[in-house]
Amino acid sequence: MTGQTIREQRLLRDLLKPSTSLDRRAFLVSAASGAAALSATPVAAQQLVANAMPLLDPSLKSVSNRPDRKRPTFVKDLTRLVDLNSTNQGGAYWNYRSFITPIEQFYIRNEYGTPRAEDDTRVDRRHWKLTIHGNGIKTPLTISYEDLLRMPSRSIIATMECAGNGRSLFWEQQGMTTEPQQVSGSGWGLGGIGQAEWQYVPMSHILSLVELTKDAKAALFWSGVDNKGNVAGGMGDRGRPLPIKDLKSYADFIGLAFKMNGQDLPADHGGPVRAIVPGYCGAASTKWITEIKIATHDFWVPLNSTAHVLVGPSYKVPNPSDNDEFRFVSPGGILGPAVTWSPPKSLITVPLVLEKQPQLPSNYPLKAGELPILAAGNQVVTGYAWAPRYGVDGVEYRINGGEWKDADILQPNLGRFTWVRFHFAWKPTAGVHTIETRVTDDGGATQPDAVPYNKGGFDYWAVPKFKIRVV
Ligand SMILES: Nc1nc2c(c(=O)[nH]1)N[C@H]1C(S)=C(S)[C@@H](COP(=O)(O)O)O[C@H]1N2
Ligand SMILES: [Mo]
Repeated sequence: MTGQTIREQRLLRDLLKPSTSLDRRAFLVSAASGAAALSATPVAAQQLVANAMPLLDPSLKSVSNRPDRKRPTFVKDLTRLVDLNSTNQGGAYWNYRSFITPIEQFYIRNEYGTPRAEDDTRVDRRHWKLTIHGNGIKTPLTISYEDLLRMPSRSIIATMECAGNGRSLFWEQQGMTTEPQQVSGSGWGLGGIGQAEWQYVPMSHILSLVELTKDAKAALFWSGVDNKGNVAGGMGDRGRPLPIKDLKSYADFIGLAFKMNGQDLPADHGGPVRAIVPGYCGAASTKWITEIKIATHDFWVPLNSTAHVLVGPSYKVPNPSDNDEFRFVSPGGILGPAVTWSPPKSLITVPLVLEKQPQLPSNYPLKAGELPILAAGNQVVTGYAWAPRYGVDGVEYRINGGEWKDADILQPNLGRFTWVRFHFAWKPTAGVHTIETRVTDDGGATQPDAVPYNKGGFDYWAVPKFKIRVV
């Protein structure tokens, strides 16, 4: 793949850079093994990254390969995922190496069980239908899967992230475990994110067919399929609206996705068709979509009223208008403003120490309070950083509260909607160390030291602290 060539080139460029300090040059040469390293061939450089962070505990390599990693609420193999509960499976981000997250490593966030085509014709591609209607468009439209495939489509590489990703850090770093500042929800650690290549029919095309009225205000992307008790044919309450102005500004990027990493969209990820809203909290990307309603009023549904909303003293409860539409929520039921853009975040590929989190995932590779173990000596620390709204400008790291230093960003850096991989050299001695990382985005925002409380633990984007025991 070209990615590897670029990565090699980057490493070699760094290796040969005149500004490279002697220390770093010595490290790079000695860390790669044998004669190949001395001639600085691309192979040696490639090995360097492949050998990054050889954590000593082998259980960190695979989350779990126990045969009991099957749950009837999901379809795909769960072996490489972190078992949060029966509807949420986290990414084992300490095993992430690639720019694109393979489907088997991609987190799943469901409110209910995954609907299956064999049970429910609404998610069977032979019967799937999408209805686009409402008083905000001139020409209502119903399309089949075949119709969708015949439409012009494009692909985008974009992260998908749950707004609850990083919630664990509200507990671990800000101690928000008890009232009045109690955060509750699934403990994703930092595994509620992945990056895929999505193939989709852009909303710009759909809008050209249905034609917005001048006063169109909001578009509701609705599933109606997945539901409590997983009843086939039952009525679901999942979906989310977008303001028309956002839909229009990003009409080429928001769309109806039918492929993920080149494969038919898997059931757990919303197959046969889901909405994709790049850069927004994952909740906006409605899976198993069957309806888009575009209206001259706003919509209030669970995902922008009660769940995935910011509830706390720093946040103002929005006011609905009289003619707004309510589904599965009452006008008095709105608790706070909905999360929108995923904020800038970063991680290194090391499992977080979870000490205060109320419930550890059953197959988490570390026990409560346990530190991951790394060998002393030359290491390459690898990580990921993303800032979907504006793109990543730079990534910094610091060790044990020392000075912030620049990490090397691996190409490609595709800008907004995508993440970057980064790395830096480290030569630790035995003892306990803390590594922190922070990203600055192209809009000028840098990860802060702390974030204000919100009850659901959404949008935790403060600097993460990774504790490591070096032996
Ligand atoms: N119909 C439906 N769509 C949904 C959800 C859901 O429960 N039902 N979960 C949302 C949330 S909260 C997230 S973070 C993303 C997760 O997408 P993934 O499971 O493909 O990673 O899907 C969103 N779309
Ligand atoms: Mo989410």
